[in-house]
Amino acid sequence: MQDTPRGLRLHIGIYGRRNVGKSSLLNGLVGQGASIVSDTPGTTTDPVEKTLELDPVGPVVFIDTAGIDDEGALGALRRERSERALDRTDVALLVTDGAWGRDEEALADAFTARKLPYFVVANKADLGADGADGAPCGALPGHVRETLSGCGVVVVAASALLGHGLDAVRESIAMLAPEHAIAQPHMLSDLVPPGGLAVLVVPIDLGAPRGRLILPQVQAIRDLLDGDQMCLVVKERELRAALDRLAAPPDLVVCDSQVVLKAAADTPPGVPLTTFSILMARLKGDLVELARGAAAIQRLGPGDRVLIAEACTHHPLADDIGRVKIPRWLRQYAGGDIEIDVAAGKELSEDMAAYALVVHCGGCVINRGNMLARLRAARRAGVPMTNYGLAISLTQGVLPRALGPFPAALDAFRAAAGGA
Ligand SMILES: Nc1nc2c(ncn2[C@@H]2O[C@H](COP(=O)(O)OP(=O)(O)OP(=O)(O)O)[C@@H](O)[C@H]2O)c(=O)[nH]1
Ligand code: SF4
Ligand SMILES: [Mg+2]
Repeated sequence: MQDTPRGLRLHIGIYGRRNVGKSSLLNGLVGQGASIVSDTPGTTTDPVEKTLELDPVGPVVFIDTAGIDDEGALGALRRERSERALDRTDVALLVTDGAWGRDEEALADAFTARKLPYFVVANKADLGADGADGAPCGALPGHVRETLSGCGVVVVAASALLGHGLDAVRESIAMLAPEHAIAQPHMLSDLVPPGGLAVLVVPIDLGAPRGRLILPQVQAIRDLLDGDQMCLVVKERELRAALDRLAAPPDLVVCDSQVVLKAAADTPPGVPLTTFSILMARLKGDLVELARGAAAIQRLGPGDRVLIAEACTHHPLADDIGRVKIPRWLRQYAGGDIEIDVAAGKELSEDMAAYALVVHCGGCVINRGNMLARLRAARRAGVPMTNYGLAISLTQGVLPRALGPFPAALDAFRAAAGGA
């Protein structure tokens, strides 16, 4: 990923007064001495840029800036450069050492005026108890925290010195990263040679919107056209006839998860086949981890608890996939009653440890960073996570085939399933 062009990287600006630990924070996140640190205020004079691969976001550029309170004529020049760095910033970190005054207010106002997503890092949280309530010096005063949270601004406590809170900083970056600023991998054009042909199998049933295709289907067509490839779009009923009419087999067949059994039966074994859901999981999340998580379905037994997680609160349909179909397939597969809860909405509760498995929706309303943050939350709770499409393919017995085009994910699934 080191060859990702700078323009495609998420730019993260680190702002704050002198000596609050901006450069230390950058070094902690980067894991190396990218920026010079000292207890002399004004150590960083010009913005320092560092490119790296930041888990869970992807390729990024960090911009470490000079203290916003820099004094004198030279200070004004440095301040101006720091302010110009705002033009390149996609997500801003406002670092404080626990104090909140005019400089912090000015920065927050500048971010808001530019509609720049930002969060506050209350650094130096290690400096020990400060007074009777035992609050660390690095913590912000209560009324400031309340005002910030009232405006929806996240505050993360950290100690750059001890390396504490850095995961929370990474996750907040991922949560706030605008979709357009994250380098997007291909959806499927890397799976088809130039000039090659993909067949897309799109069921037109009662669940299909009237008069149009859904976003993943449109995205797939566009990605193939961008890749100078061809595509043929058919319903599942016509798939076999369409394949019979071709002079040579296609390079890939992609189907909706709900018709994967029929599509797999109608597609000759030598032709790679996958589902839209698996393509979206690769684009949006971590396909390898979701494939590993799918193996946990094989271990489900009566009495286990499964959490169905949906990223939005849509109105459930009569035969809703998350509330009706997947629970039915999981229960059939496990051969007994499984307790199933549904969590719908923007937040995924940290309280997942009681579940044997989380089955997540495609997450069409959240960005990649948010999806990766959810995966990390499940990992922290020690609970495997998979998604709807992988779960459907597994319960239909065709997951290894559908993962065929993705050897790393298939290996991860097989390794995890081997331990089942
Ligand atoms: N106790 C404690 N000290 C810290 C922490 N982070 C940074 N420091 C110290 O604070 C001092 C300033 O750190 P820097 O990272 O240079 O701060 P800066 O904001 O980049 O400063 P300028 O470049 O001068 O604006 C150094 O002595 C650091 O070791 C922390 O989390 N806890
Ligand atoms: S896939 Fe999209 S529409 Fe479906 S539950 Fe998830 S966020 Fe909502
Ligand atoms: Mg510095």
